[in-house]
Amino acid sequence: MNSMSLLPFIPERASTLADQFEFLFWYITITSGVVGLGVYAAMAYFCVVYRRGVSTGPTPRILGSTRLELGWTIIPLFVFLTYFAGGLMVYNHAVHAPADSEEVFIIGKQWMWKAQYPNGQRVIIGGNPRNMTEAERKSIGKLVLPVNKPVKLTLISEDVIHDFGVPAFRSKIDVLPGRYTSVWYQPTKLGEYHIYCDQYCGTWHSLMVGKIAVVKEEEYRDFLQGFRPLQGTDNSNAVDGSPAGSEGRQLFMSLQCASCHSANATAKAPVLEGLYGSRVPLAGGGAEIADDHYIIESIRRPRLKKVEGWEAIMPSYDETQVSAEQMNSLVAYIRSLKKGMTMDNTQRFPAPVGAPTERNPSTAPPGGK
Ligand code: HEC
Ligand SMILES: [Cu+2]
Repeated sequence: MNSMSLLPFIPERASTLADQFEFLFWYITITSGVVGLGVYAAMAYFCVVYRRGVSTGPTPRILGSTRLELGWTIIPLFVFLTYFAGGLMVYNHAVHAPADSEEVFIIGKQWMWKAQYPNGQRVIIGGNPRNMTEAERKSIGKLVLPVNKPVKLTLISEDVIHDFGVPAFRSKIDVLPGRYTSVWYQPTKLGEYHIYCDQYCGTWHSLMVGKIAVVKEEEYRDFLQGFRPLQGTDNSNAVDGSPAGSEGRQLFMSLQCASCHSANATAKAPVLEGLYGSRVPLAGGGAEIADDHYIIESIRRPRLKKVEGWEAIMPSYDETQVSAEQMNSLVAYIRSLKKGMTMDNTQRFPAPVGAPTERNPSTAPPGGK
């Protein structure tokens, strides 16, 4: 392996964006390079030819030429407007994720990336294994993505500003505390690509690095199911930690959400079944479609938009009470709630082990943590 392949001058191109980006990059570099060179060449030429003391005589008086001035203003203007048009096209491609994108959540934390797939599969990228919990250490691995399929990443930070940069995809996005950002890719080539934290974020910033493994779609599905561990990726933690299935549900109980949002007739709050994607009438007029953003906002700042017909008794939950990671699980759980799925209060106080119960065992609370 030579040094060029370790630190290539131009990184590999491995996404649809990379091809567009590269074209624009070279177009701008070459046109502005040619113009710049022309200016310097003319300067050097004039310096020599019209140097002092040669038989050029005194400089004649020359007045301006409107034609010339208009020419060298308008022609470059159109040249530079092509940069604008190209930039707009690439930007437009980069910010609009196709509707059928796969989804992954990424949480930046000093100094690791935590990736969470909607079905609960998790991967820890980068970081110092010595400062990790046992569960985190077990999930160290690569961010696995399918080839030729769009993938949308939703990112947030638990502490300072980070930046999720993937040179081979020609993509980088700031990862901010308290605000979700998103980015999407369509990888075009199988292989492994570097992830960097592109924003200096403290002592071990250099540990926030890792790999994206772009694999065939079947392998990606297997990875999500946790069937066949990919080389170097211990994904044995899949399925049991599904945010929708268990973690979100547990949080919903431990944070006492269920004491208000329960299925009992005495409920003090709206039942959240079927909420996701529905139209919620708001107090004071208007309505809103309940998407991820709405649900997160309802939990972080419940006073902001109050559901019509209910008292404003819901406490707000900030990052110290519900971390970004827990929020993903809660939202996934609320998303998954269909009619008849809300637990009633008896489920918060399960009968002792072995006690007779007429409940269907599949609706019983998960046995311990
Ligand atoms: C003290 C009772 C109470 C607790 C505890 C509570 N909520 Fe609420 N919640 C309400 C009420 C009342 C509303 C409707 C009024 C409003 O929008 O503020 C509401 C609204 C919501 C909404 C919007 C519902 C809709 O129909 O648009 C969501 C989502 C939600 N809560 C989630 C949660 C989660 C998650 C928790 C636990 C972390 C929680 N709530 C804890 C009382 C509560
Ligand atoms: Cu960082």
